[in-house]
Amino acid sequence: MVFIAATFALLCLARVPAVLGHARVSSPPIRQPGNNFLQTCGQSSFNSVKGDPTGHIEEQEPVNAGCDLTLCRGMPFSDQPASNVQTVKPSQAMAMNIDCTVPHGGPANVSLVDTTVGGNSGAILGGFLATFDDFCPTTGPAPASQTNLQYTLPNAATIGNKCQQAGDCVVQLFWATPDFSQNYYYCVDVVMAAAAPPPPPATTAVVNPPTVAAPPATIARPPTTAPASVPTPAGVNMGAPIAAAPSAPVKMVTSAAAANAPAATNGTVFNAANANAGRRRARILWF
Ligand SMILES: *[C@@H]1O[C@H](CO)[C@@H](O)[C@H](O)[C@H]1NC(C)=O
Ligand SMILES: *[C@@H]1O[C@H](CO)[C@@H](O)[C@H](O)[C@H]1NC(C)=O
Ligand SMILES: [Cu+2]
Repeated sequence: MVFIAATFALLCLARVPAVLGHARVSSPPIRQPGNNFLQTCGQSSFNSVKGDPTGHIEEQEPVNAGCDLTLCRGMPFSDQPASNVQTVKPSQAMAMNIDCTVPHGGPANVSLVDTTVGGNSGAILGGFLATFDDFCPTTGPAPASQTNLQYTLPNAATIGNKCQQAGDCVVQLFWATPDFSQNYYYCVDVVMAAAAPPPPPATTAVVNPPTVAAPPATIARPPTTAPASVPTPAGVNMGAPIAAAPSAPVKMVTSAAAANAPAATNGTVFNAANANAGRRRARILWF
């Protein structure tokens, strides 16, 4: 077994000198070893990951107590550069590019993992996003479905309010090779993008017109007498683009509102304050 492993390592060196590995995730960036990892897991683990960035967790033994190898090989988020965190959305299609530098075969799968719960290996959110029976197969080239691994993140209902904080969630590629009993964990840090911004006020034109369109028919007649019934249309009128309503009646509503308001109160200043309050209220409703 040692001999075989050594042979693989040599093969690996001959083919891709810069990479000592088995399955190398070339993109997006995966968790890297850093000083906090060194403190938590110990020198031997640290050296192992440094020596083989794509290696299996068994070669990282022994470790300090509290080092969870089954959660990103023990590498904490605190060591990761912020630029490595992928900002994503629920149901987003994603890809992982993989070089099968040393084929082993065996099952592998991809999942979104909440690292804040679930003990030493986190908790999978939803189901597996991709599964393979024979990953980086020992015979033949790795299929495109593995070297350019496509998957779709769980939907919003599944993710809920999790993964809002960078470091909480990772996309994990988990691969086990039955022949050598080697377990590989690769983690891509992901954070959910902020909720979509509120729609622009323009969309309210679609909502309001029914209310605006109705009054003009009744108001069209009494405009000359500065009706007392205007306050309601005035409130409605403020938020709604006036252009949407029939041209002639709208002008009357506008002027009637302006003319009527000072009469009902007693000054334009007071009225302006009222109008602003109305706009503020309307804005709150839209957002
Ligand atoms: C996921 O991958 C692991 C590691 O190879 C394997 O033990 C497990 O059976 C896989 N599960 C599924 C559902 O693919
Ligand atoms: C105008 O209205 C304000 C607010 O209701 C009131 O405080 C003020 O006394 C009024 N002024 C006049 C001249 O009516
Ligand atoms: Cu290997």
